[in-house]
Amino acid sequence: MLTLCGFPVSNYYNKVKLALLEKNVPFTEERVMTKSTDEAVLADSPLAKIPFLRTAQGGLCESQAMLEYIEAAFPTPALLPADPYAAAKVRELITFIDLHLELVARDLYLQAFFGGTVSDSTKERVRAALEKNIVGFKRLARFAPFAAGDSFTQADCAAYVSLPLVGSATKLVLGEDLLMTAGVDYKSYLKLIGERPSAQKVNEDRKAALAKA
Ligand SMILES: N[C@@H](CCC(=O)N[C@@H](CS)C(=O)NCC(=O)O)C(=O)O
Repeated sequence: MLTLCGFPVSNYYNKVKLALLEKNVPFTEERVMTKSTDEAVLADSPLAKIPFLRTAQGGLCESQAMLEYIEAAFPTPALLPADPYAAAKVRELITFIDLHLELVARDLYLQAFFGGTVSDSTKERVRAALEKNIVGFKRLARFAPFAAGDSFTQADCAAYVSLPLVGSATKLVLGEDLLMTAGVDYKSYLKLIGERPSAQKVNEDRKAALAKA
């Protein structure tokens, strides 16, 4: 049995949880917070980031490596197309979401969600990078109706948990939701995905964890 370790408020934790739920993979959850110095955690997640998985063979961190492992170990229902090029296009889109959108917007989270402040130079840098990257993202994303096309894929696991953070962080810190400004109608997409039992479970657990925090 797999154990998903982390905290249900984390977008990357929920990216993996969505994939597990969509694929009906049995798993348990273990609450592990960030910045752990516990050797057992560092053995599985050397940077003490969450999420990470405990498997019968050992630990595994980095959400995309985890999704790839889950896909290979539990092939059906598939969250990647069978065609190698189409599958690569899904992975490409995930890289844009995780690396070129979310990781850039992350520099705003201190102010957006944690009561801190970020400098004007950080705000300018993040705005410039995101404005460029969102234009690139728009060229790849399909929303037809799913992020990568006509079926639910790993890209939806990434998009569903990270696009709202990019939108709300930019709105709160930069005064406008840069995704909306660029014409990415992710809100109707979130509504569509939010109707899935997997997304509803992720949301309920996220809200419950936030209420306790
Ligand atoms: N690239 C990693 C990112 C994971 C990540 O940044 N997780 C955050 C929580 S959402 C974290 O652990 N932050 C604490 C830290 O970076 O020390 C992945 O895809 O799993």
